Amino acid sequence: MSSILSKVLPAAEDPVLSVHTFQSKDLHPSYLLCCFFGPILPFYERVIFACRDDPCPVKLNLSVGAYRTEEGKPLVLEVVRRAEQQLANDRSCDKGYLPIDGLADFNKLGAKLILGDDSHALEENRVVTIQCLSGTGSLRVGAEFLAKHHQQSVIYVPNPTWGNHPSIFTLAGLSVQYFRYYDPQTRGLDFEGMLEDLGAAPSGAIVVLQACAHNPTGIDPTLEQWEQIRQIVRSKGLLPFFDNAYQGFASGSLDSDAQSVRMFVADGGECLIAQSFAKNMGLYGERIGALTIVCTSEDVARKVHGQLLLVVRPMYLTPPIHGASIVTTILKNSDMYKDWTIELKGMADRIISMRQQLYEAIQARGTPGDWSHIIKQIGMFSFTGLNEKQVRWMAKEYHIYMTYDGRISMAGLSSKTVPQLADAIHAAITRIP
Ligand code: KET
Repeated sequence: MSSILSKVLPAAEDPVLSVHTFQSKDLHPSYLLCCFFGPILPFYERVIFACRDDPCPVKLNLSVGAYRTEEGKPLVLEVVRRAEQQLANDRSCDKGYLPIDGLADFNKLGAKLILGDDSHALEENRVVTIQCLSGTGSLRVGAEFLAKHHQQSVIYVPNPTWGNHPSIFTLAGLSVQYFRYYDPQTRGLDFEGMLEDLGAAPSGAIVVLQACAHNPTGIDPTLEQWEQIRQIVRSKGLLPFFDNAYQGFASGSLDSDAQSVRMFVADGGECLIAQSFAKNMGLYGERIGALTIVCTSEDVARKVHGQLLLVVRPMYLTPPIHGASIVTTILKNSDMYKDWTIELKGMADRIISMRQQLYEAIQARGTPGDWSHIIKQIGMFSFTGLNEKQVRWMAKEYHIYMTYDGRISMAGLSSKTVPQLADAIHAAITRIP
């Protein structure tokens, strides 16, 4: 039988969610855009090996940004189980459609969580929040809105950044540019480069800033640096778009991790925030998040809200109810909220302790080089500085998998697997140039 669809080209599988073999690419960011519509969709910094197909019983997958327990298992938070129980017992909860902008209480409480209880912007009714499909969906809805309603289509992302950012923004019709962020020499922030690039951006350009726990580098600006970033963004008339996927994961405190965003909101200017509950509530598969747009007046906020509904309706009509109900139950109830913060801190602390253990294990082996970046970096990931050759070799010889750029998920490590990783790093550094 003839096939209408036979001309469809084979796509590379997503390098994170379903792992196959990938082409290795150099770190040139524009590569992704150049071959965007080709048969292979590379994530230039996210390429990983065929972990899934490796039969080795002690293989170690450190490529995905998802929390694992000391036993290497996914974690459902106790407070989430309690909230679900409560919802299941409540006969008044139904499964009807939510409004286009989602669950009203979820939106209110989600906005408060990131902006703070005492936010002037909230008091002045100039904040629009709509429930979206986790962080990714929030970024996409924000990008679609901007492509349609913002006069400037240029959007700046850090180099490097989360591999999905360029695709999300490009497909929404925005034009992606990069600003300097990581300095491989110092394995730290290229702050001068960042300010220079933002200073040279055209007026009105959108700037994507990761609120905390930068993916993939694990390097965040200090509060003083954030203040300088804020000043340049405002003085150049740039529009900040925060990706807030890891609130609570960097420091263990929801408020501390929100400081960068709150600094921008406090000056009365506009910004967008894509918020995710995938990581901090462990609700990865529930796809629960929100897009918040802070406006300069209630009148502008009303118009923005109306236009956002028009973006969402033809995309997925309305968002799903279950995750929003879980989050709302927890945020509404002070006991549950407190228990959540304790569990969240537990996850953040375990990651911090993995950093310390890995650092000490590498030191103990006398591995050449300075490895202090392992403990200086923050959040779920560590940008090890291992090169692609070393990463490939470690997968082959030690069955340890990470992205080609040398990023490892610290949340995937345990006290048991730290020595395995430290041995592999030591061997790779001493044998593979
Ligand atoms: N922003 C950043 C910076 C990010 O790392 C992720 C996920 C998201 C947004 C989206 O998460 P969501 O589940 O849509 O709320 N990052 C991990 C997942 C992935 O890429 O598959 C990761 O980097 O491994």
